[in-house]
Amino acid sequence: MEPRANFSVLHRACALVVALCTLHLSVMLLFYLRSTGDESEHAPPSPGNFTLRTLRKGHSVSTSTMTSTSTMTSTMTSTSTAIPTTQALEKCPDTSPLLVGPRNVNFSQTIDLNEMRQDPKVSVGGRYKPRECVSLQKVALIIPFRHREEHMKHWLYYLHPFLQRQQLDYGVYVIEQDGEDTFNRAKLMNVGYAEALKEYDYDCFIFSDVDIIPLDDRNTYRCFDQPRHLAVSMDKFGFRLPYNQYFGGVSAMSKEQYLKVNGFPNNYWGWGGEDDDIYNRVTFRGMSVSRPDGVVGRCKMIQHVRDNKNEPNPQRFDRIARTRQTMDSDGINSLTYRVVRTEKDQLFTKITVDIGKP
Ligand code: UD2
Ligand code: MN
Repeated sequence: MEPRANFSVLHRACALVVALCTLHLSVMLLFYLRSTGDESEHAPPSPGNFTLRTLRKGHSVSTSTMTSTSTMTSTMTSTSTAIPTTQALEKCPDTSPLLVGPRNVNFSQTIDLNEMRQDPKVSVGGRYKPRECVSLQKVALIIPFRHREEHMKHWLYYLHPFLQRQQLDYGVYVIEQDGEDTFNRAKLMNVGYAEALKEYDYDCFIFSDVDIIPLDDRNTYRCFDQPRHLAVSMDKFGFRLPYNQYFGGVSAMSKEQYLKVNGFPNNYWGWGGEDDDIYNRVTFRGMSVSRPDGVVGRCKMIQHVRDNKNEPNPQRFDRIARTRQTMDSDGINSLTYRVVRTEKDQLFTKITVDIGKP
């Protein structure tokens, strides 16, 4: 009796294992067939894509981990939604194959942005990510702004395609100073950094004047090992650096680099000096400035007169001389402001802020 009973238990256990395996295989086959079907469509963002996108927001993990995490999560939490179709996406290459090199720009042209607003690749708020690959960096573009609507149009018209050719996962943030008190470019940069991070897990920040247009898309608007100066060869300065420490116009800092220097100063009211202050911060923290070469770094500034309430700041020389003493207490760690309103255009997010006055 004993061996026979054992045999029967064994037999049943085996049958159960076989049944479970069959069930497992059928489920796998079902999911495989559904995901192949989705992939062949090359469809625009589907609910599956959205799942992946949402998950990416919260996970700053490597691409491969991210892909498998999202697949697992969607399989486990929802049996009715499609499997993410972008799971096979690879990282974008270091150099985008879409670059075209030097291009001219023409500021006398009348710009109509409505055609661009219909581009389904740009999502509301001026957000974009390539469909063909996973971007190497998530880049927030921060533009300090007040009463420069015409310049903004040119910037959007030229920069959206430029950034897309660079295969960046990016968002455009126009930070508008509310009211008519003295302008403060650097403080608006700090606000842009803080507000952009509330929306998405950006790892790189490009701080750009509204009136500067790069002429060569090989000048990648991304972050590097060292803080990067991007507007190195401007028409306004005869296509060369005006001085070696010049860090104005357009610059790029990773989140880490930015935090290391405590961001921008908040107390430069009016024109000038704030770019030299941030340059000082970078060197005092043992970093250096990286730059593209003078050909790739060519850019144009739209000609303009000095704005009202942005007169040269008479305190700028004293302040620049004291960066070392002030930088730890004046910066992103001491930033205060109040958001007055947020506008989501198709091509940008405009955040109007009350930043106080001198
Ligand atoms: C130079 C620098 C700039 C900054 C500034 C001194 C270049 C190309 N740029 O610019 O980076 O260091 O000197 O503060 O050298 N803005 C408005 N509305 C205003 C005033 C300023 O939107 O009423 C914004 C806008 O993005 C503009 C930026 O602030 O591009 C800089 O002001 P600017 O263009 O008047 O100064 P500019 O060209 O001398
Ligand atoms: Mn300017």
